[in-house]
Amino acid sequence: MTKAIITGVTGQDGSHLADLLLDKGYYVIGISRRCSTDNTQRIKHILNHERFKLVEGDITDVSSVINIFKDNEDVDEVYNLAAQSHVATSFKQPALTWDITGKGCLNLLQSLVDLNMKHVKFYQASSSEMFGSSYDVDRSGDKYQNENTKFMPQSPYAIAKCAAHYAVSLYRGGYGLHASCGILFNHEGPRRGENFVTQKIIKWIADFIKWRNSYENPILLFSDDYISIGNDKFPKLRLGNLEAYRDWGYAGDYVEAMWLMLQQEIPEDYVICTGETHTVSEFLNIAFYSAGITDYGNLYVIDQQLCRPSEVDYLKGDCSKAKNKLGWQPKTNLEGLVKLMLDEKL
Ligand code: NDP
Ligand code: GDR
Repeated sequence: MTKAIITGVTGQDGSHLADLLLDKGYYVIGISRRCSTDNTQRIKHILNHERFKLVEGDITDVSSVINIFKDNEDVDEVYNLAAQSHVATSFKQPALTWDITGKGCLNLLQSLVDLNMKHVKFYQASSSEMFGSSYDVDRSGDKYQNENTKFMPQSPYAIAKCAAHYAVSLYRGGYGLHASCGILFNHEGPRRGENFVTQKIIKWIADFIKWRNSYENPILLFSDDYISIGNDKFPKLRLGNLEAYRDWGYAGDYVEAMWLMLQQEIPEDYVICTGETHTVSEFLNIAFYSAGITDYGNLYVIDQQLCRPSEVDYLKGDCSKAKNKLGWQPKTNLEGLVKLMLDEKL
């Protein structure tokens, strides 16, 4: 039976990947760090699965990594999905982000080498955020990023991801590890954390609709920060920069690409994306319209505090390599993604 270790199993992608590997007949070990509150919401449905085991560990603590590897020397694949993954938070906690998102990956790679577990296939969750302000231009003048686009990171998170990305490249070349990086563009879904912009918008719309529908004939009044029905107040949706472009896909599609990368004979890095890009403002529009709200100008406010010290303005991927070599392609478009997320919340 193929055995895999997933770091970050309690996160959005980790939970989807665990589902996928269990479906494929794997034995899956998920690493989860100690938390004062329950962090297993996304994996509740597999906690009692006979081929799933949750073990406590933290990738910043190298002895915890070594002990988990020693206990599982027969592991075939390691997927490193653990990270402090919120870009805005990385400006407030840069050192922590570095320790988890950057050095954590190094801890895993070096442990595999030190324990002579170089047969293990390794996946690293790299990010389109590493491109930062960089792009290439195609013949028709369209901007895009692919595996050959240079990195120009614009956040502590992106710098840490670049360090991890280069570490994978070093351990692949220097020690012969079967290690691959998936350079994934933004991907979302019903399991997305509530402080990422897509889920924040979807959740607000669902909560607002429930609130409004709790009145028989609601008459809405608006002030700067609130929407009111009689004396009842509902806070407006607060957002930062709406002008940035993102290439949004569905997380459920993207974990398949992670798995495919580790099934290749030769380890390589791959861009995973949809190839379509939209502004946050366009996402907002699609989300409100999909929920049946066409007049939403009074429902949200721009809060400068939510704007970042440095922004990534434009992301649009080109995943031709993944299409050609992995036979992978996205199955869900933006409207489908919004529908998936709204259906879950409404
Ligand atoms: P999440 O933020 O949902 O999940 C991150 C996971 O990492 C959580 O399980 C978290 O645990 C865990 N974690 C954090 N710190 C540690 C630590 N010190 N030791 C062990 N585990 C830790 O991220 P996603 O699922 O969205 O993303 C998965 C990976 O892919 C991340 O590395 C992210 O940076 C990267 N990525 C994500 C993209 C996206 O659009 N989603 C795009 C490109 C890359 P806990 O539950 O306890 O917080
Ligand atoms: P991102 O995702 O930074 O691209 O990183 P996020 O959803 O946080 O931001 C996307 C864009 O929306 C703008 N924005 C807001 N963002 C948040 N979170 N909250 C707001 O209120 C808000 N208002 C506007 C942001 O400025 C940005 O332009 C995600 C993460 O999953 C990373 O881990 C991953 O590596 C990258 O995607 C690819």
